Formats: sequence, C-alpha cells, structure tokens
Amino acid sequence: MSSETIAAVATAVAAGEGSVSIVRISGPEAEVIGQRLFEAPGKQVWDSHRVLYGHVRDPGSGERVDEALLLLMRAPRSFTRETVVELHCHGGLISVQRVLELVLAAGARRALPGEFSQRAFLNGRLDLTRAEAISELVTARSRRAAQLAMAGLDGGLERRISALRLRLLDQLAELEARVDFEDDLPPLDGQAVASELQAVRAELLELVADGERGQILREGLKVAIVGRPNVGKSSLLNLLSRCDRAIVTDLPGTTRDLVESELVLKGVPLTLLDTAGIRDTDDRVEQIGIERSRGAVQAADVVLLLFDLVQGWLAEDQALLDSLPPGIPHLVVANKADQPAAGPPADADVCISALTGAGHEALVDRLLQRCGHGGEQGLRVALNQRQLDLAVSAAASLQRTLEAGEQQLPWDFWTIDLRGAVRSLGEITGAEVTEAVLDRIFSRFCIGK
Ligand SMILES: Nc1nc2c(ncn2[C@@H]2O[C@H](COP(=O)(O)OP(=O)(O)OP(=O)(O)O)[C@@H](O)[C@H]2O)c(=O)[nH]1
Ligand SMILES: [Mg+2]
Repeated sequence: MSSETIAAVATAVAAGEGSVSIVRISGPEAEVIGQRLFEAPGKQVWDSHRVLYGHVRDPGSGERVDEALLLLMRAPRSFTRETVVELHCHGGLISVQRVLELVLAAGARRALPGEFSQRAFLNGRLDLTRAEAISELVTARSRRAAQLAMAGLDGGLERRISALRLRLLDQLAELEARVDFEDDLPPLDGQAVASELQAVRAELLELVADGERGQILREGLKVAIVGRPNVGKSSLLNLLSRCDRAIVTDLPGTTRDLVESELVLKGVPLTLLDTAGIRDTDDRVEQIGIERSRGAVQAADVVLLLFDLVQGWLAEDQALLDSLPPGIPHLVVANKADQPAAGPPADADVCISALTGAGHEALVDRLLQRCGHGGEQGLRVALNQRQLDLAVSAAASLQRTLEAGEQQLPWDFWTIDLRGAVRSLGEITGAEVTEAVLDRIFSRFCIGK
C-alpha cells in the first residue's frame, strides 16, 4: 500500500453547476486529516461507513469554510482499499477549492489523474479492464456506451480474456514440459494443441470484431456534410441536431467555417460537421472555408455528399464525389425532394428534404449501416483501443505459433509466440503489466477517479 495520502475533487468541476461537490481523500492519513478539519456537533459517532453532519473549519483561523457531510470508509472497505474520507460540500467552485486546499495543507498530496483507480487496481480491488470501464462509464457519450462500460465493470471482458488466457497457459504448460522432459512424458498430440490454439484465436478475432464496433460507440463517429453551395448542408445539420445550429439563407456561400454539432442517433454518438459549400471563388474568406471543408473530409469517418435535386446531378457534384479520399465510407444524398426535380434522376443513396424532414429516418438508418452499425444490440463487450491492439497482437502471435506447427518445428519454437500471446492477454487484464504501462493507462483518467 502507498504511504502517501492523496486528495482531489471527485465531482465535475464547473462554475455554477451541481449542488454537491465531493473532496475525496485516500491513504493512511485520511482519517486524521478528516478529524482535524471537520467539526461534527452533538453526539455523532465517528465510525466507518457512517455519515457525519457538520462543518469544515480552517484549523488556523477557526473560520467555517463550508457546511458538509463526512463519510469515512476505513481500509480495506473502500474503493482504493485504503482508508477513504469523503467530504460532501456545497457545489460552489470556490468553497470546494478552499476545502481541498485545507486538506492539502493538512498533509495530503494532490492526486494525479486516475490515481484513485490506480491504487484500487494495485491493491487488488479491480482488474485493469474494470478500472478502464469506470473511466469509460464516466466519459460515455451515449446510453449504449454507458451500458457497455457497465458490462465491462461487471467483469464481462475480464472473464472472457482470463478464460482464453488460461486455455493458452494450459497448452503452454504441456509444450514447455515436452521441451524439458520429452522422454519422461507421454507423447503430445500436436494436432490437438493446434486445434485448441485455433479455437482460442477464433474467439479472440470475434472479440476484436465486437471491439471495433464498440469503439464507435465510445468515441463517436465524425460525419462531414459536404456539397456545392446552397444544396442544403446547413439545413440538414439543423434537422439532424433538432436546433438552429447553423445559419441558413438562400445565398450560396453562407457557411464560411466548420460548424460542429454533437448528437446521438439510435445510441451512436456523432460529431456532425457542416462545411462551406465547395466551388471556385475569388472570395478569400470563402476560399479558406473551402480548404477547411476539404480538411474535414480527410478527417471524417463518413461523408454525406449532398446535392440539390432541383438542379440535378451536376458536373461539379461528380467532381466532388471523385475527389473523396479513396475508401472513405460515403452516402450520396439528394436534397430538396419536396420540390419537382429538374435534372435527370440521379443515382442517390437516399432522398430527403431537409426542409420538411422527409426521408430523415431512412438517412439515419443508411448512415449507421454505412459505418457498420446497423444493429449494435448483439454487442455485449467492447474493447478500447489499447485492449483491441493487445487482442490483435495475441491473435497474430497465435497465428505464428500455428505456422510453427505446420512447419513441424520442434516444441520450443511453438512456445516462443505462444508465450507472447499469453503476455498480451495478461496485459489486457493487468495480470502481466509493467509500471510504465500502468502510469500511461491511468494518466488518461480524469482527476478524482
Ligand atoms: N425546398 C427546399 N429548400 C431547401 C431544402 N433544404 C434547404 N433548402 C433551402 O436552400 C437554401 C440553402 O440552404 P442551406 O442549408 O443554407 O444550404 P448550404 O448547403 O448550407 O449552403 P452554403 O452554406 O452556402 O454552402 C435555403 O434557402 C434553404 O431554406 C429542402 O429540402 N427543400
Ligand atoms: Mg451552409
């Protein structure tokens, strides 16, 4: 256990928001610090897992800084498994910062991002996948992402990875025994080992596929709306985000800059980008806007290429379509379907009217389908990028092990990559992980977690 006592504001820090703020203290001095600063009137009993009512007082001046509740959780019955004291203060930024300063002056050190969770992990309270799930729950941008994070917190991912790792360890033990004591043991059936490794690899690949879909739920999709001026890009952004986010006029060249809108469609978080209409222009400001539109296309996960049905599919629309980065998922969207179409019927994926909202549902469905997200219902666990990289690397190691088998190489050649696969899976759960890796993981958490 760590000898240092740490403290931080554990609740969201924003001026004028929220009515309660929590200062969390963890470590051997937590209880002493709490006793020094907190004054509980009457006959309240100072005991573990009880709530005390009182005031936080500056021990120097005697001034009352805040009215608060104190919750003491003695080790090991706390999140960090150390003694934890929480001061539930009034939500004002100023007073909670003063309470934190008093706690620091009384001997605690400011906690680093994720340090409470890191201690919980180091003290065996949770494995790495559960710790990461907490961070994901905190930052979830949609209900579905929060559900997946909760599944991770319940240990869904840890159990699956640990089970696979154990199966590999069993095979590794058999192989290593043969390396050392081939003559004393019954012969090993290479075929049986290979098919077990194959089965584990198949399950890993399934997890990876799920993980990639979960990634979208966690991080959201970047969707750029592009097209010629005046085709209705800003109107579409406003329709999808259900507010007048962007300026709409009948003048071509209205939008000059990128306009961003965050929304959730069927549980999938999106960042929608409205862009300046693309055309040849001498206007310097518009030119810069158009450069930004092209940049937005480069950075997008999906592009909605909008055109105006009234004018039909023009050479400029085709040029824009041809200029999209190769391989980027895109949808060609015909807008202004409420008006009679003038040009010849174009080859559109969806027809909508950003004005009346017609075709809105179909557009959302096609959009989610296009990014491989038709139905994320079946998804039960989600891997983050770190876990995904390790799972992919474990699967690759297994593939190399299987190749050693096919080439009829001696057992010790099998063990090299198999050991690598076991290590990668151990890094996912934290069963095998270095301190440097841990620091990197937890530093991405928010302060107070
Ligand atoms: N009839 C009809 N008019 C529409 C529709 N969508 C947009 N408009 C009109 O088309 C004009 C241009 O709309 P915007 O949304 O500003 O177009 P834009 O593509 O953002 O234009 P720029 O910002 O100049 O590139 C406005 O007068 C809109 O009211 C539609 O579905 N039907
Ligand atoms: Mg616009």
